[in-house]
Amino acid sequence: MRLQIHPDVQLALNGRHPVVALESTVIAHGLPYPQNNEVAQALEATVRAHGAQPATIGVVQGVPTVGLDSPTIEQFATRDNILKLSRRDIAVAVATSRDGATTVAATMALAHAAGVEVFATGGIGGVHRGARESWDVSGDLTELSRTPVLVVCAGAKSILDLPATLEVLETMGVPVVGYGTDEFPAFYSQSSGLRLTTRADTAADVATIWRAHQAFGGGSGLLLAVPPPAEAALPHDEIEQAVSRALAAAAQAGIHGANVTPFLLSAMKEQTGGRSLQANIALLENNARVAAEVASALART
Ligand code: PSU
Ligand code: MN
Repeated sequence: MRLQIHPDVQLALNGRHPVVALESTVIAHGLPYPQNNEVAQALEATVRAHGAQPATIGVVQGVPTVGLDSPTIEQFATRDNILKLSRRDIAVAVATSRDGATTVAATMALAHAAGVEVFATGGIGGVHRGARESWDVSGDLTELSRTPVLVVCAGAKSILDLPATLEVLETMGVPVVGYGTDEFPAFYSQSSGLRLTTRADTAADVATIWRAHQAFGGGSGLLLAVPPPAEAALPHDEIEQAVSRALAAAAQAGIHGANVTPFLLSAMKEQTGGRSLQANIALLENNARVAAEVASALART
């Protein structure tokens, strides 16, 4: 079995230089074309500008790949036959030589296999609203419980049940650290009203917590929750209305399984016009910068 690591990524890992993993489901299934391609390339540039080596992760013709090149990223952004891969789906993509974009769960798995410990994304998957009936809980949470990768995100979108998502993270032994905040951010909004128990104000503080977690955390990941930039954040009321309509549309269309999250994301975009997209792009950039700073701080330890 082969894990393809881009030479630049391997060089950085060998030299203990900072590396930041990036996911590909947000490119193939989370953002519309052409913004998805522009954003994916821009995130790599942001990571580089802040002193770290980017590694966008996916499965290319059955080969798990850490460090997709620009033409491959563009293909993932444009083609409509790219699979969405959570951890359980990697094996089938490998066995059938398919192209697949990796979710937070699968990106963590491959990042860890390559030796990359910091990963920037937009929002993680979590417990869906109505999970009491549907049992729809993202594999991202399970992966966070078992794979030691530091995931930088803006919390989770309020299409999810955020209090339940935090409860599951607590049960699974995953620390949630607010970056310059005492609250769990709600992706589009800076605040969710949900308080966190841990806060860090600098990348160096995050690095210290992460090293201690690696020693005593039992092998789980850690979530660094970064509020979206103030100028791009959207008002809570507007988001809640959009979420209600998106959930109603999903119920009416009878959407299940892996299609639920992409469907809700695209419904949210329609409901808010371009504004949710602008917020999404701004927070992805911001998280890539923070992740590069944390990876740089770790490289100094
Ligand atoms: N949340 C977002 N944008 C995204 C996703 C989540 O705001 O693009 C993607 C991520 O790749 C995440 C996945 O890991 O959706 C979760 O899918 P599911 O709920 O099917 O586990
Ligand atoms: Mn699901």
